[in-house]
Amino acid sequence: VKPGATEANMRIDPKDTFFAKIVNGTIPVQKVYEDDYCIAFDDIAPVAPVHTLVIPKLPVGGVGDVAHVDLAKYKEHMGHIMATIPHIASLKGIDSYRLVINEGAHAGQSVRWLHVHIIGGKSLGWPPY
Ligand code: DGP
Repeated sequence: VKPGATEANMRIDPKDTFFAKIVNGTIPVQKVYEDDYCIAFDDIAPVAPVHTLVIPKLPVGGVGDVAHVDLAKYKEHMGHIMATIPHIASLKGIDSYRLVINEGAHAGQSVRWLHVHIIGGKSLGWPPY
């Protein structure tokens, strides 16, 4: 089991997660990219030469929380993130990559603030488990 991917961690309010502190600026992080909707930074435990996380500036625990968020804001943020990922990947020097969103402890989610993994910089295997 991946460290932190626990049911207890999935019950944490997104606003109490480490990623909330990155968004509100109380914990500094080396940013790959930032705009009004999202922040991108490199994963502390990279699984590939490029492993960058993109997090929305909207408190949402994961894709499973869609019913509990302002839907218009959620769509705006997530649509923007998907439209911005090619640029973020280009900042990391890659144009071929895999996007991963882990939803829930069994999928390996460890931080209950929605984040998109950009993984690349090498040939990736399939299936991804
Ligand atoms: P997930 O396991 O899908 O919830 O992704 C959480 C990722 O966050 C995991 O790959 C490791 C990364 N991570 C955890 N703590 C930190 C940290 O303090 N700094 C950075 N840069 N990444 C972190």
